Amino acid sequence: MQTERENEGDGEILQQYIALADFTANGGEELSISSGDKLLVHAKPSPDWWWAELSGVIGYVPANHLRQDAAQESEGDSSTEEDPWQDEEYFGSYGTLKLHLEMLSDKSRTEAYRQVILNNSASLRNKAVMDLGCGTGIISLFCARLAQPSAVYAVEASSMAEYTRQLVRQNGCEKVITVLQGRAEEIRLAEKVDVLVSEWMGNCLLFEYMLESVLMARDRWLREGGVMWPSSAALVLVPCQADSYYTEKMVFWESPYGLDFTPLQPLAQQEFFTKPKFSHLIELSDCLSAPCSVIHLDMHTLQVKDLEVGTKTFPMWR
Ligand code: J7C
Repeated sequence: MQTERENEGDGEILQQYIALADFTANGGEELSISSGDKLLVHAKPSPDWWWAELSGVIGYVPANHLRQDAAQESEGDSSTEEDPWQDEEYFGSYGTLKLHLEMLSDKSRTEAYRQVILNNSASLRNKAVMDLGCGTGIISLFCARLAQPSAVYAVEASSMAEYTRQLVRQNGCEKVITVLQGRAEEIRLAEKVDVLVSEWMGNCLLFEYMLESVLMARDRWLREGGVMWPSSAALVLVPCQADSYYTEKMVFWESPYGLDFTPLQPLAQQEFFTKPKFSHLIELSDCLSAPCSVIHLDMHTLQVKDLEVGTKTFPMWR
């Protein structure tokens, strides 16, 4: 991989990475970072935690919060090492069932794709479709079962593709669906497609950064006038509180089994604020401002360079 800087003394090779997401340090040895920060990675002592430098401060950061600086990548020799987030850790995590189970169990997500395919089955007739990042192949199977496309190219980089092939056969769709195991950036098709469908949306819409692969596939493989599903995407944010959830976490340490555990409350508080809360349902009364649409993407025209989001301010209600 590329050399960002070499320390004259020991010849240490530093690589430049960009933070994909915020991380709050938990303890003296960790380093807080914000999405978009540029860091120099000094060492990768484990696959999960790297020793990195930000503005002269050094500490451990989670490797899965970093991606290689693309500008740096294109500058020099990129052949020697692979991006660990993109390849090993990222595609590795999609080689097991955990995330696929989570996605398939998300009924509103899966049903939305099924409904779109059903509602547009007439226009899919004799059309070529690419399902990018097909996972277990659910969207490809919907296309083959609910419409009559001429071909469905189901592209999946993780090892799940081997099972997807079996699922396609098991459901009698092998004449229509071709499973291609590989990254969207590497695959070759015999034809351009009429429809590019993908379920690429991550946490806060952009996390995982799969969108870039989708745009690349669109520009390379979607024929002129072809259709993108989804055709648009938006991220709406609203500042909120989680008072009752927070109180519940703190109260636990007041007197478990009749004993005074309050010295643990500061630690509980620190831990509470260290990690984002996933899947916590908020009430309307928890909102502290009106929702604000911070990103709105037109998938037919979007360019990677449009993805810079400026600063947003939320006038608070209280
Ligand atoms: N090429 C092929 N498959 C990909 C790519 C890519 N560039 N990027 C992600 N995937 C697959 C990944 O292995 C997983 O099965 C799915 O797409 C990610 C879906 N993630 C999501 N948040 N919806």
